[in-house]
Amino acid sequence: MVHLKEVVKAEEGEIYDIELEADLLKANEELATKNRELLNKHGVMAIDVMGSIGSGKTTLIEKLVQVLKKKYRIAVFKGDLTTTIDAERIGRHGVQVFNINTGRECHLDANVVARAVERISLEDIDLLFIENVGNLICPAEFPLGTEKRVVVVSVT
Ligand SMILES: Nc1nc2c(ncn2[C@@H]2O[C@H](COP(=O)(O)OP(=O)(O)O)[C@@H](O)[C@H]2O)c(=O)[nH]1
Ligand SMILES: [Mg+2]
Repeated sequence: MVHLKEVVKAEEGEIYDIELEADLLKANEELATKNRELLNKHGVMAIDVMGSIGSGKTTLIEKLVQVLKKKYRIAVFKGDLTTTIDAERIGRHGVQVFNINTGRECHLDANVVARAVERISLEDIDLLFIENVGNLICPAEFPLGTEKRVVVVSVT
């Protein structure tokens, strides 16, 4: 038996932060363009790896790092709310890893990525993997300035 009584749907204008969101997304896109230009200038191929918690993002990066580190100089950014567990997993494969703790934010944004990019020597990197915060929805709205965006999906 179905007990769903009613679906309450937000009407246009009922969500108060629409204008703020538009400004925020625009500001992020401008910063993402700057990141992309900087990475392109140094010949760094950056890949934003997105997907739900547990979908296999870290595992995929670990496997790719194992195969590709012989040929390319790799750095990894790992976006995480509070921990460094994934960063440590990836770091065991002998590539440089920068953990980005987002605190309460459910996604990385172009600004925090720009701050991490400042910490790497771009001349010494060919490939940059960015593991986004485990979340299938929020990261989609915040391009980081990467060349590619990959979504990892786990299905039954
Ligand atoms: N069977 C199977 N397990 C996987 C695969 N990829 C990842 N896992 C497992 O799924 C769990 C979550 O993977 P993880 O890479 O940490 O996911 P993340 O949260 O997206 O980074 C771990 O126990 C992995 O060993 C896969 O392709 N096949
Ligand atoms: Mg992970």
